[in-house]
Amino acid sequence: MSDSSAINNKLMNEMRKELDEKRFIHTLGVAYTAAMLAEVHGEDPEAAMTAGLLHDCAKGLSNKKRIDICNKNRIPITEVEYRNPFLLHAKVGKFLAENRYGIKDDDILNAISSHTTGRPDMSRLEKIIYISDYIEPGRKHAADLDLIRKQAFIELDTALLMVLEGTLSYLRSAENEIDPMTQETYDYYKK
Ligand code: DGI
Ligand code: FE
Ligand code: FE
Repeated sequence: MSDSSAINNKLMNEMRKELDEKRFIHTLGVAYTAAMLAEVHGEDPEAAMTAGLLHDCAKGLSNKKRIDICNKNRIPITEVEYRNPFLLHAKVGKFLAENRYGIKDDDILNAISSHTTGRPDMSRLEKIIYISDYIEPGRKHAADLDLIRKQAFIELDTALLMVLEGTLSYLRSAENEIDPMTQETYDYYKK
């Protein structure tokens, strides 16, 4: 077994313990979807697996715990994040990936921190994780999922825009506050 697949094996077992069952199954869906997309689009599938396995590693923590971790480690919290602290699971996930799970690869760490809002000028791996989170087989409710799934295996940027459009229209219809980063990401890729 290669080093990275041994690491992924270990991370999978850690996530099984850390996350509730539903979240763990979603995590596996993201990890395998990301590995397939990486294979198709010329990225390292093991790195995609690692990012997929860890992307929601801070999802099992309370909001208070996430805010505490940010404060103790000088991770800045924006006003939108104070009002919607679940958004912090991405930044805190990156912190835990680095400091608890020993991940050193910046591309993997960035893919974890950008997986909820995206960000302008994402790397290919970041796009793969952002898209995989939306299209993994356990997701059922978003509009046009079949189309977006096909597109993701053809070309990433169009698929990314479809996911951003779906996310923004869901946030508007649910009257959820839109993080300026989500809007910025959409504007960047719409151009
Ligand atoms: O952690 P997951 O549920 O697997 O997925 P995620 O990290 O993408 O979080 C999903 C939720 O995050 C989804 O309901 C959309 C929401 N989200 C994404 N961007 C924003 C947002 N929620 C708010 N309030 N504002 C945003 O800009
Ligand atoms: Fe998430
Ligand atoms: Fe997720």
